[in-house]
Amino acid sequence: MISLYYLNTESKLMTSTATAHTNIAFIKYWGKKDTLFNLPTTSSISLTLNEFYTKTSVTQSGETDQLIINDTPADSRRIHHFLNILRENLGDFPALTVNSHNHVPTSAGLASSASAFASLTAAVTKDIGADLSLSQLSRLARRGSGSASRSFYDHFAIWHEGIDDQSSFAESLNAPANLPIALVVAEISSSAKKIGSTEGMNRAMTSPNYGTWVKNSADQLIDMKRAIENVDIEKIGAIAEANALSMHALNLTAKRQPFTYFTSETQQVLALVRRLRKQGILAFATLDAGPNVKIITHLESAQQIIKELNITMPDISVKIATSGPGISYD
Ligand code: 2P0
Repeated sequence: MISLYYLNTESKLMTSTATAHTNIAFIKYWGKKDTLFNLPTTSSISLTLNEFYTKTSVTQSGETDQLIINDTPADSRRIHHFLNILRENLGDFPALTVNSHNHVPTSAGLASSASAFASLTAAVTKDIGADLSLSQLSRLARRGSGSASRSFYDHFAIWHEGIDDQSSFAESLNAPANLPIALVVAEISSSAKKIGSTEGMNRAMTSPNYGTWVKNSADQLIDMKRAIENVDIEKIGAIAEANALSMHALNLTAKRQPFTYFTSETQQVLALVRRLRKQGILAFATLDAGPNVKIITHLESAQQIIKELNITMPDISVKIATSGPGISYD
């Protein structure tokens, strides 16, 4: 039986819609201390991006949960598993059709799972009338994909690693609003077989350097918070680059199936970033689970960096993003 709650006055099925922007971690999440609850080994800090987002609608219909991405039916197993976690936490609700529109270029190496699971969590809780705080939404979205916990907030977010399901969630970092920071994304296509984040971090955790990385990450997190408070973009970039490169060093030094996301083009962009720095241009690199390089810079220098990238590597496409908004509802 369909509950009246789901019917509007014209007896059409109700649809609930939410939009979440993706985020880029300046202090990375790269390892789980609990895989069931998706608890990270470290706390992380991210910047929400204005350019890239996912808009997700949910409608109660059909017998089973279904997923449609960009108007094309998709494998719904991961979503079904996640919706069952929401049912366990919030009380049962009927099967949902999930309609997701991704405005995150898949080739850009920006995690669409962050904006996808954040927008889905918000759309579902709106649909069932659950009035949750942002930190409660963040805690639930974490179970779908860790980085999704950070996509509810505008500007900078901090995901506290926590010690259990209740204590692991993100919140706003309350950073100065007038931070003129930009991210230049150098899209490097790769024909290499992709190693997903979950598999990548599982391998990285077998590195003999993993314990050191966790320890250093805690120190870098404190330094990063201070650099953001001080609106010190140079410091933010330097810490983010050190954190990212040491994350990628774990992949290379894994005892089980060592690997790298870097390609020769990745190295070329990293060399360009170092050259720009020598020329006095504020430029620092961060990289995630793929070959693309995201260059952290001052808004003023972004166009110059794009120009240099176009000259040195004319074949790669370049996008620019700045600080973006938190979760929103239609
Ligand atoms: C991050 N990444 O902090 C790190 C840095 C990629 C590199 O969070 O296993 O898709 O679903 O919790 O959130 C991407 O990992 O991983 C990610 P799961 P997720 O942004």
